[in-house]
Amino acid sequence: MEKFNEIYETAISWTKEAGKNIKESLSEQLRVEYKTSEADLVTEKDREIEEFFIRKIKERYPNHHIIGEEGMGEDTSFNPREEIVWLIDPIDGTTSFVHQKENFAISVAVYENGSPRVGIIYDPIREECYHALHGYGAFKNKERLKTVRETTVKHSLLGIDSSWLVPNDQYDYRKFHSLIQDIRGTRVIGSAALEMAAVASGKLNGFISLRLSPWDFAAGLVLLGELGVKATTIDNKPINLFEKTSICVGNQTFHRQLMQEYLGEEDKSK
Ligand code: 2AM
Ligand code: CA
Ligand code: CA
Ligand code: CA
Repeated sequence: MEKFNEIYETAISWTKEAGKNIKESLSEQLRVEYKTSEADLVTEKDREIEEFFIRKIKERYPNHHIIGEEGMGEDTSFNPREEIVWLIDPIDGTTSFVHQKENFAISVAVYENGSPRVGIIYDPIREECYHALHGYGAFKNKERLKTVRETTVKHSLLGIDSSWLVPNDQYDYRKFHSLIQDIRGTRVIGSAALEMAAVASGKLNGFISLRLSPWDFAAGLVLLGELGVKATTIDNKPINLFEKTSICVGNQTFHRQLMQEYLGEEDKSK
């Protein structure tokens, strides 16, 4: 893990530098473009920050590979399970970035042969840096995070967007209705990375999303892996790190009760 210690420190310092850049740009006028629809935004800042990481990584670690949301370093000719790979979301929560100028984060993860090594989620507005080096625990700035508290559904706060309200292609939304009735409350931050960071710090007891990409959840999984959090797909299968997937994370008690009593999904992890 020696090697990753240096990568960890370096990645944190690059992430903070990028965060400072984003924060300072908030007063400027940003050009916003649509990707797949008018609800799918991208700004020049998303691309600039991703390019910043690609430049730094290529210079310092020329053998490493990069998977970023904006595809600035497009290179698909490698097997991510046999390499050191950086998974980067330059701005996770672009809609919040554009509309609210808060509630977004930079998400950076490093995996080696498909195994977690480094996870960083940085909220540059609150100056909160969640970080973990695999095997050494997870931190929020300098504070070491504790193993998450066990909670039942009745006592839980769940991060979930409004997908439970309407029919959708991903999941039978009606399955969520009795859960929403019984749970203490739900919250939407609009950044999957920050929602996973909130599970890490105990501000949420679980988080569900029906369709995420590797750069959305890769760093979060490194953090949560250090804190005893259960992480599966919504149908209770193991998560495939390098594919688009649903995500369901939470403390063991909450996750088990959610799957057994509400979603009717047996454990398919074995
Ligand atoms: P993004 O801001 O980096 O796109 C809530 O919108 C969460 O879902 C965010 O983490 C967002 O990441 C992610 N997401 C993934 N695909 C999305 C899409 N097509 N449109 C909006 N958000 C998307
Ligand atoms: Ca996006
Ligand atoms: Ca994202
Ligand atoms: Ca993004």
